[in-house]
Amino acid sequence: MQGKIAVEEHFATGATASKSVRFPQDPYWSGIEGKLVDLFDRRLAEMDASGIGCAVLSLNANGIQEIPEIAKAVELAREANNALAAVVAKRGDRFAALAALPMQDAQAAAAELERCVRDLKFKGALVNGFSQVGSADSAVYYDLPQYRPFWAEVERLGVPFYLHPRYSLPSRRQRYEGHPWLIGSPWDFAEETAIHSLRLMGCGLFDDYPKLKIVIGHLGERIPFDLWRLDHRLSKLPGRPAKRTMAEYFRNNFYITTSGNFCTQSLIHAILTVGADRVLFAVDYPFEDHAQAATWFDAAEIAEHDRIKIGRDNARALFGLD
Ligand code: GRE
Ligand code: ZN
Repeated sequence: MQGKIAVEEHFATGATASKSVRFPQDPYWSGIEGKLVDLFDRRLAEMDASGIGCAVLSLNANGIQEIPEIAKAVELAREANNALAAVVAKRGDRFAALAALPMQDAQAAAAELERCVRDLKFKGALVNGFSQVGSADSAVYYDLPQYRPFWAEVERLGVPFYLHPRYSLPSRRQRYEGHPWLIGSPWDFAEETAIHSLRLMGCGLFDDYPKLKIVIGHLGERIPFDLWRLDHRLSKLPGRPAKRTMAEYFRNNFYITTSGNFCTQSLIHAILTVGADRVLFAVDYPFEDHAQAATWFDAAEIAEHDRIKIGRDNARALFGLD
């Protein structure tokens, strides 16, 4: 399929480029930094070769979320967003932007989102999970009461909020003891992002702000597979603030992307769970290959009219792209 839009595509500034690299000596990781900072050469050539017309760009993880000093987080988010705006200004035909946000301060995050949407024409925000606030060993999640005014602003602006994975804190990884290979993208990323999504659903956020649009990647961070059981067990074990079932919030307030999860069975399950209007194509470049993602998606056994929606039209509608 030509003219695909890919919606979880990462870049880095000089300040953040090394942050996503876990094992610099390893061949997989050694190429990542260069690909994160390259925007116009290799990236555009690969997009051309894979039928990707537009990439919706976001700062690499953990990005702003791992900066405990509030003032520094605010400043770096602003710098990263300005750098991204300059990229989109050069190639608005190929790129759109999602804002990095200093969630360490809910008010500052709302103000930066408003600036990015109003002045820089960004299409939404991408946030890398919880924020470390004040000290490195802290994890602040956005279901907490101090974020309600932030969510009110997101709803008012009408833009999507992409909840992206991040590395969990070393002090909170007892369950991986002796098995460090599970940390990060192989398993822990989805676990972390799923829990955060469930916290947002369970706290009643979407009762108060029913128009919020949350995007999650990796074909739903494992939530679709367990959604029935989640509501099944919750129906027997009451005690959460939210008014509706988790499935209702998931179908009304969430969108799912294919980033880094090129499995047709899981794609079909995602479509069956939230509907073909709420699934979007994404690669997760440079952690994944454009060609592998596109070759899989173009041939996946789904209806052609769903391929057009998932590959292009849903992203156009959700992010307001031309
Ligand atoms: C990401 O999307 O941010 C990411 C990483 C590290 C490995 C895989 C991955 O930061 O998708
Ligand atoms: Zn990603």
